[in-house]
Amino acid sequence: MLSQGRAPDFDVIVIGAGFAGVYLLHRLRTDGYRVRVIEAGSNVGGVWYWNTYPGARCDVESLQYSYSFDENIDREWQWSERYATQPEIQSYIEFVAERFDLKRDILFNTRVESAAFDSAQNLWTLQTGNDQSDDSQSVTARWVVMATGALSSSKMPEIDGKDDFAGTTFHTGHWPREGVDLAGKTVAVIGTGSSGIQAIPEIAKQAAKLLVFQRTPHFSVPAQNGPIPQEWREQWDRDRQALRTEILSTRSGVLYDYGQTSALSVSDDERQREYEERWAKGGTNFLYAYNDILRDEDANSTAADFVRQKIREIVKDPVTADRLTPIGYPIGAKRICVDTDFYATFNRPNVTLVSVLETPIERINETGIKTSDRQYDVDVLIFATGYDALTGSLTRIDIRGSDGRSLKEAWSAGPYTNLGLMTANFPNMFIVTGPGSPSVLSNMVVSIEHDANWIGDTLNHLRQIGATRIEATEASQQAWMDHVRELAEATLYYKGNSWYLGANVPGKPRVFMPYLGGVDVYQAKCAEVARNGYPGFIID
Ligand code: N01
Repeated sequence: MLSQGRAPDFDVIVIGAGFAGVYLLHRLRTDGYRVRVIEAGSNVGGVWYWNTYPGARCDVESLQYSYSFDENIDREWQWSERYATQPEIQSYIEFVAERFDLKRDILFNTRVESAAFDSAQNLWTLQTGNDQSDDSQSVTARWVVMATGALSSSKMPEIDGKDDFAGTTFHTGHWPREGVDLAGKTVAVIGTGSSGIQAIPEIAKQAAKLLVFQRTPHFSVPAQNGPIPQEWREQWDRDRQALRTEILSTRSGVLYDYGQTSALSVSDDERQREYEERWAKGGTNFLYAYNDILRDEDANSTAADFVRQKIREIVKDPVTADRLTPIGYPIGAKRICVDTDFYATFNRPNVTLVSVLETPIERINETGIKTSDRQYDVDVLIFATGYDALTGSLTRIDIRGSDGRSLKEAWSAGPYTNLGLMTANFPNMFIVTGPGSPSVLSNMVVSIEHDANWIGDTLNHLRQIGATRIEATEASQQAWMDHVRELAEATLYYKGNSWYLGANVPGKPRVFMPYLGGVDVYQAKCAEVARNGYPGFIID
C-alpha cells in the first residue's frame, strides 16, 4: 500500500561513490528516480580513491575489471597495462562519472553517521556529518543502497603503544593523497597481505632501509604485468559482447582458464608443467589449474608445494626464504596475493624481514617497534594490516531498522542476508556485494553491476505495483546463510585464518561470508527470485 506520509527528499540515497555508487547513480537516474549519492571522499573512486599507496594496482585484468553497461566506455577508454595501477583505475572511474554527468548528484566530503527507518512512513532518515565542521544534516529517502564496499573499513592492529610513536604513521587504505617522500628514511611495514605485498617492493626502492614485520607468510604468485598485448586488444574489440557474456557464465566473473580435472589425476610431470605455465602467464589463474585445489588437501598441497619451491629458488638467503614460506594452511584459504617482485625484494641489501611469529612485537614506542628480542628504530611506520571485511563498512554506521535495533546488534552472531542483498528488519535497505553474495570472491565490477541492476529492476517492479516497502524474511535469510555456510564447509576455506571468516578482527564471529556457489549460479538464483515474484521477501 502507498503510505500517505510526507514525501521523502529523495527516492534513493546511495552511500558510497566507488564503482558501485557511480553505476547505481547512472542506472537509477536513467530509470527516473531522484537519486543522491553521499560520499566521504572528495571524489569518486571508493577504495581506489583511498588506496594511493605505492604499488597499488588491481589483480584482475583491466579489460575485465571494467564496466560493461555501455560499450561506448570500452571504445573510448584504453587501458595501458594488463593490471591497471590505482591512478589509472581512479582516472577511469572519474572518466565514467564525467561521461554521464554524475558528479552533480554526488554529495562529497560527507559521511553518513546514522540511518533510521520510520516504519509508519516507510522511509529512511540519514544523519550526515563532515570532517570540516560539526554540522549534522538530516536527509530522507524511500530507499537506501549501501554501496559502501567490502574492503573499505580499515583495521589497525591490536598492538600496545600505537599512539606513542613520534614518527609518521599511515594505513595503506588511507594513504596521503599528496604522496609520501620516503627517500633516506628507515621504514617499517607491518603486514604482508595483498596491500603489503604490493607496497613493499616499491617502498624498498624509495627508502634507505625497509623492515618488514610479517606474522603469517602469505602465498603470492607473480602478476607478470606488462602492456596489454595488441592481439588481446584486438580480440576484445572484436568479440567484446561475446566475451562479456562468457564472463557471466563463469564461477568468478573472470575469464580464467578453469581446469576441469583433479590435480591428483595427472602425472607429477604434467602437473609441474601446468603450474610452470600458469606461473609464467601470471595472476590468480594459477589457482584454477585443477578443479579440486580448494576442495582436497592433497590436491592443494601440490599447488602449495610448487609455490614454496619457487620462494626457495627466488630468495637467496635460506633463512629468509624459510620465513617467507607459508605453512600450516592451504593455498587460497587466505586470499592469494599477486605481486611484482615481492620475493625478490628480500634479496636487496636494504630490506630485512622480521618474523613476528619468532620474535613477537611487544609494543610500539616513541622511536619504533620493540619485539621480544630487540628495538627497531624507524622514521615511518606503515600499517598494511587490512580491513574489517564485508561487514565493517556497514556496522560502523549506526543503522536502525524497523524494530529500532542496530545492524551491529542484529549481526552480532554474524551477518544474515537473503542473497547478500537485503537483511530482515531493515526494510528498503539494499546492500551491494554484501555478505552472502559472491562479492570478494568474484570480479567486483561484474558483481557490482549485477547487484545494481537487480536493485534497479526491483525498484521498477515496486514502482509498477505501487509498493513502498520490501524486506527480507527471517526464514529466507536463515536458509540462505545456511546454504552459504554449507558451500564453504565443502571446501578448505575454513582451514585458514582469513578475513573471509572475520578471523582478523578480535571478537568477530567466525562465519564464512562470501557465497561460493559461483557468479553464474548466484546471478541465476537472483533472477529466479525476481521472476517468481520475490519469494523470501515481504512486499507492501
Ligand atoms: O589486508 P590483509 P590487505 N601484527 O588482511 C597482518 C584486497 N586487496 O589490505 O595474516 C602483525 O590481507 C596480517 O597478518 P595475519 C584483497 O582482497 C586487493 O593486505 O593476520 N601483523 C596480514 O599479513 C586483499 O585480500 C588488492 O597473520 C598483523 C596483514 O596484516 C584484501 O584487500 C590490493 C597484525 C593484513 O593483510 C585485504 O588485503 C590490496 C599484527 N597485530 C588489497 N595485524 C588488489 O587488487 C594484522 N597483521 C591487488
